[in-house]
Amino acid sequence: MLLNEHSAHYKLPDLRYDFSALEPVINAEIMRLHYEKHHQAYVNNLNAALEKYHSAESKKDMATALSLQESIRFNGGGHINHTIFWSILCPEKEALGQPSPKMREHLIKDFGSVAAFQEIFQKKTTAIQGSGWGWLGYNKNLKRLEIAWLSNQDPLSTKNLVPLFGIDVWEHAYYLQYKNKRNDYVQAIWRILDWKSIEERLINAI
Ligand code: MN3
Repeated sequence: MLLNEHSAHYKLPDLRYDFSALEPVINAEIMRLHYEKHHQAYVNNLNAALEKYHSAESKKDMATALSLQESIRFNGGGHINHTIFWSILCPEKEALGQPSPKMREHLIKDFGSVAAFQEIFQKKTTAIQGSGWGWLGYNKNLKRLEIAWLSNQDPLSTKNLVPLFGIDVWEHAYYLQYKNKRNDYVQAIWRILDWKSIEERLINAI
């Protein structure tokens, strides 16, 4: 993402669907809070941290600039991750329900079968300790798909992978609806993955 110094403001991306459009998998209350409160907070905190960063930088105050890096990483990661998350979900009636043919080909090549991929992804994403994300990414050097599990809001680019899709397993993403049953949430979200946009991401990555 590029930052224009004169308008140093990131913004919430537009949603392609209504808050209720992902029901019954994710209810409208979660969607509204997640987007309007949580994602908005990452955006606000990112903009605030960047403003301080640029001000410190312009005064050659490296110590202050460095002290802001953690906040930039956390909130910038939160903004990147959620922007991807909204874009790889779609209403169930528009979803393919299973990987597109091209995605299927790649999943079989790199994991043996779609079921094998799904099983390991599901199991380890459910098992993330505390807050984090499970990701399917593309490794440009090895020319293959890889799964990765990251804590907090660390973006997948920190692992040198191109993100294809990610599942947010912070409690704010599911607790109001699924309570402690994170596994049910991770399983259900498969039904609203937008495999067409995931495949587009793969084509762009390759
Ligand atoms: Mn979240």
